[in-house]
Amino acid sequence: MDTTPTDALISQLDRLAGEFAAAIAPLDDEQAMRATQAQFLGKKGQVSAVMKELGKLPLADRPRVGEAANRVKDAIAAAVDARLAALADARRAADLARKVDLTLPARPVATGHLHLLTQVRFELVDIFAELGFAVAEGPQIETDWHTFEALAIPKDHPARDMQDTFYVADEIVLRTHTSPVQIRTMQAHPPPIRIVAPGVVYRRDDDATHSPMFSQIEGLVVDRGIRFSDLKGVLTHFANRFFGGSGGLDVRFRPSYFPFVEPGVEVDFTCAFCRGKGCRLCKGTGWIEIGGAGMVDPDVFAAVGIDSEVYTGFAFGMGIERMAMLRHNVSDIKLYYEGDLRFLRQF
Ligand code: FA5
Repeated sequence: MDTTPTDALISQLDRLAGEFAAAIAPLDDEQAMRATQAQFLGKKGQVSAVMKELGKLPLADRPRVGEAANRVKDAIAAAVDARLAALADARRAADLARKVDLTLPARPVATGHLHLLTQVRFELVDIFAELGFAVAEGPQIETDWHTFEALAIPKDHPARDMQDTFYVADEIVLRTHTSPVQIRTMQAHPPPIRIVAPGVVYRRDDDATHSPMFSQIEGLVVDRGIRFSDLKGVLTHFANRFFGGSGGLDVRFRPSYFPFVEPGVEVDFTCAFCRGKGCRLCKGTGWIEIGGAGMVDPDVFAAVGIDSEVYTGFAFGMGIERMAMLRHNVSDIKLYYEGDLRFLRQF
C-alpha cells in the first residue's frame, strides 16, 4: 500500500522523537540538553521544518498531523525531564557512595589575636579596676590649654622643652602625654575621683626605646586625705601584680620635676629580670624607670576649680610600650608597629 504524504509526515514526526532521545542520551549537563531541545523544537528546529509541509496537505488530514506534532513535543519534554532526573539520581548515588572519614581532624581556621600592646593595656586596666579605678578618655588632638596651660606649664615655661610637641594649629597640639585627661576628668566630675586613662600620645622622639607615637596610662586619685603613701601603696601593688608573679618587687621614688605635681618623682620598679641584683636590662642598677608621678599641684586644682584646702590627690603616668618591653623582653619599640606577623604571633 502506498503511503500518503500525510502518513509520511506523521511518521517523520514520530521518528524525530526517537532521534531526540538518542541525541540527548550521551549528554550529561542540562545546558547541552536544552540546546539540543532548541534544535528540535525552536523556530528553525527540525519539528518546525516538518510542520512547514502542513500547508501542502489536504485540510482533512491536518488535525492528525497536529496531534502528531504535539505528541513529539510532549515526548521531547518528557525525554529531557527523564534524563535530568536520571542524572540527578546518579549524582546523589555518587555522593552517598563517597566515603567520608568523620574521624579526621577539622582543618584549622586561621584566627588572629589582640596586638601585644592591646593585651598589655587591657591587663593594666584590669589591675587598676581591681583597686576601684574607672577608665577615662580624652582626645588625641588636644588644646594647648589642656595639654600644658592647665597643668601649670605656661607658654614660656622651660618644661615645654622637655616634650617636643607636634603642633596642629596655634593652640592645638597632638597631646604629648595623657595628663590632659586629668584636667578633663576634674572639669567633668567633682571629687572623689579615681581613674586611669590609657591612650596614645605623640612626641618628636625616635630611637630604640622612643617612638614618635606611643601610649601611656595616666592615673589620678582626688579625695579628702589622699597622701603620698597612698600613691606608693597603689604603685607597689601594681608593680607586683604586673611584673611580680610571686611578688616581692619594690617601688622607688626619685625626686624629679613635673610642673603639675608637687612633690614630683620618677618611679622606678625593682628590675623584674634580676629581681634587683643588677643585669643588662637595668644597666646593673637593679631598678627600671617606668614613669612619673606626684601629688597634684594646688595650681592644677585651681585651674579646674577644686578647693585644694579640702582635697588632695596623686597622679602618675607610665609608658605602656616600656612596660610591655620589660615584661616580654622586646628589644626595639618599632617592633610593635611594623606589623611583622613573625613578631606579633609570639604573644
Ligand atoms: C610624663 O609624660 C608625665 N605626664 C607623667 C606624669 C603623670 C608625671 C602624672 C606626674 C604625674 P614622661 O615624659 O617622663 O612623663 O613620660 C612618662 C613615660 O612615658 C616615660 O617614663 C616612658 O616610659 C614613656 N615615654 C616617654 N617618651 C616616650 C617615647 N618617645 N616612646 C615611648 N615611651 C615614652
